[in-house]
Amino acid sequence: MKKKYLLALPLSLLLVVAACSNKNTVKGKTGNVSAVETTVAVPKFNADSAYRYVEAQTMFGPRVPGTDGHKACGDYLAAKLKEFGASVTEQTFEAYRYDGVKMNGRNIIGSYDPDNRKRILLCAHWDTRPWADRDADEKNYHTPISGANDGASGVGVLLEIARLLSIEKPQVGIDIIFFDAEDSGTPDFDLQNYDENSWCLGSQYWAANKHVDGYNARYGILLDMVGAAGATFYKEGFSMEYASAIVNKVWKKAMELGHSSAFLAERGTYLTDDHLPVNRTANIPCINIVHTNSVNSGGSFGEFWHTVNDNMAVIDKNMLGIVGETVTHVIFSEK
Ligand code: AHN
Ligand code: ZN
Repeated sequence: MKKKYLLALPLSLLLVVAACSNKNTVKGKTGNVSAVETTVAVPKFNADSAYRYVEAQTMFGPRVPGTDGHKACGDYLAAKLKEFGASVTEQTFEAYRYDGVKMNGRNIIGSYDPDNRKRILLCAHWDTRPWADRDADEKNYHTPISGANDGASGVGVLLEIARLLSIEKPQVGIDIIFFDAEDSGTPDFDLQNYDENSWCLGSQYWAANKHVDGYNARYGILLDMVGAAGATFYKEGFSMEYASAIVNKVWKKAMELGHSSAFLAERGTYLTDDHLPVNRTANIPCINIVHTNSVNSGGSFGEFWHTVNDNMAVIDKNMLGIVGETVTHVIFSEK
């Protein structure tokens, strides 16, 4: 009998020690220890790294569909997602520009934990505008833009998040989608031929032809023009119409992280952007984190928007860090 007690005591001690050292056990809502839920450390978003990914894209030159720079940058993006451990799917599609020019588009999708049914979608457009049609100098209207902010900034932030996902796994699966052919919408110099559907061709295609049959996600976050110094993000109209709970969740997280000077608690204008097909056609609530001016001052974009000045000089790595850290914390908070 004595022998049994001697054995039982260390065993029970061992169990107590094991239970105490299990940092992953958290209390459920009722205060009882519920099913074991794991808490995951939030990895540190590296703004220098994001900045390099933005710069790397601009080094290919303008990423206008059909050009060599576009092809080379697409190959680079797919290779980076693979390097960072994503399962990469590419969608090629044909679409017609407002003026009837045929475009060959390419959506690039990196999936993490593809069998997880709890999913979050992160997206940005990777193509750049063929025209600087908002430039102060008319001679530049037909010059393709560098698109450091309009295109590369959102993709750069998402590539850095992809790098983090290769190191740390959140409790949800993540799909990163780089949409093509967002920015060939009717130029200002040809407004008599304006076609609202000429924007967002890649997201229109994806929403109607998702890369996985029956694909769904809890919600999506679109990043558009997130790299300029002093950027301001308002609660965009369609985001509030279709996904106000997600807007408020993201803005709350930004506030907690001390980023309330960029993420403003104020409504913004309604914007035609890649989140619209995701909301309307794919029926996935999707918000747009997009740099605009306030509604009162017209609600337009930064002064470099669709000009030859949208280059690396407007990119502030601190702003990439503000957005990247916020989105990283949001996805690593999901259970
Ligand atoms: C319109 O100007 C209609 N939509 C803006 C979408 C966009 C263009 N985002 C970046 N470039
Ligand atoms: Zn644009």
